[in-house]
Amino acid sequence: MRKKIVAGNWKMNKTAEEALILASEVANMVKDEVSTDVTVVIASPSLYLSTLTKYAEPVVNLGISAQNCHQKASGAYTGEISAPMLKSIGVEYVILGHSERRQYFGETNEQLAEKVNISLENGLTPIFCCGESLEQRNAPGYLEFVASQLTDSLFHLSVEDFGKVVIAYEPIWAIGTGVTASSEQAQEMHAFLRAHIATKYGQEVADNTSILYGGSCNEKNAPELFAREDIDGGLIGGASLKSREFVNIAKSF
Ligand code: 3PY
Repeated sequence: MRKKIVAGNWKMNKTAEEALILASEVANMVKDEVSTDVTVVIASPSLYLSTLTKYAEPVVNLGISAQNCHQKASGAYTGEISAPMLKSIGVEYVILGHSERRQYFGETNEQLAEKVNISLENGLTPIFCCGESLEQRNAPGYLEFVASQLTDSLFHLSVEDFGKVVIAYEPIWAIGTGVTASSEQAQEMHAFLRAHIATKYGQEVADNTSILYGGSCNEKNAPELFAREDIDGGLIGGASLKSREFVNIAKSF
């Protein structure tokens, strides 16, 4: 049985005080209201991760994620944060390859393959993002384009390592736009990606891979999206900045 996961990507939002309030509200609500079948993850700005791991520790189904890490373990990379550093403060997950990182920071599939490797070597669970632009969606081959992001950044992994990765499908045209993929569109892509994984790693591994949907997912559309066979949860943007709405999304299965 694959894991159901709802991860909140706070992006570059919240002051320290606001972050602590939001995280403590989420931690309390997850403990009281969310089934332990569902794993909830908070991906905060890296400044707050060390404090937030303490909030998450007592809640069995709450984990903390970084939004990125560098592909090297250490060295002269001013301003960067490494996977061993994240591990050393109790972080469990790391979002890799979000379309904003690909677009604004020029992250490539090859660089992401290295980030995936260093994350796994340090015991972090990568939440690997993939997705197509509107232009790509409107041209033939959009399913294959997204599948190729998996091939290029993940398919060098051993079966054992691949089994530790969480995938997040985030159509770029649905990120921060208020436009959500319909549940049919999301299901089509998730099923395609699962079949693509099966061609490389076999059906059992594919069936055990959690594939999350991201892109303007909120408490209204989450129930329909999460009801789809191949959608195992969500990577939530704006709606993760409000504790009540975020936890309602985690209760949408
Ligand atoms: C969004 O929903 O906008 C996201 O980018 C989630 O990562």
